[in-house]
Amino acid sequence: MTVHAVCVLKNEQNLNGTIKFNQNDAGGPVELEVEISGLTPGNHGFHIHEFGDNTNGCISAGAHYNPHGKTHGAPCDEERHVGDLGNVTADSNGKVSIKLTDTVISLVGPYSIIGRSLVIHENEDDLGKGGHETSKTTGNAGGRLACGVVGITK
Ligand SMILES: [Cu+2]
Ligand SMILES: [Zn+2]
Repeated sequence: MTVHAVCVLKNEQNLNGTIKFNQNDAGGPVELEVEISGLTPGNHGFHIHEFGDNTNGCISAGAHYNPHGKTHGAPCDEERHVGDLGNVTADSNGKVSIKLTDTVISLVGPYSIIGRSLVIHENEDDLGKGGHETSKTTGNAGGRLACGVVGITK
């Protein structure tokens, strides 16, 4: 059986997005289908944050989901937050349309991301390597453009 989840992104500018997640219910890699419009061209940090809480907008989503107490990194790094999905790159029209696979996030088990938030940022995630004060916690990705809760779907 495949487990399906979805996250809808929307903000008061004209950002709109849908991120679909698929994973076998026994675990294994998660496939993401990412469709976003209304971005500025270039790289934007893309993470799972700890809370599915929108009480005070995207701020209430908390920090990067990091149940194992690691340092911020790139998706391919051993040392990364579970929530570190790196960047998505918007084209010259401000659109992202890509498929990604991640082997660390999960829709099942004790560290499931279901009920947590996906956040897209104003700036590029430096993947922990930028030498900035916040590189090792947030990738210095700047403000939160939009966020949405990862929810179960069919
Ligand atoms: Cu983030
Ligand atoms: Zn992180």
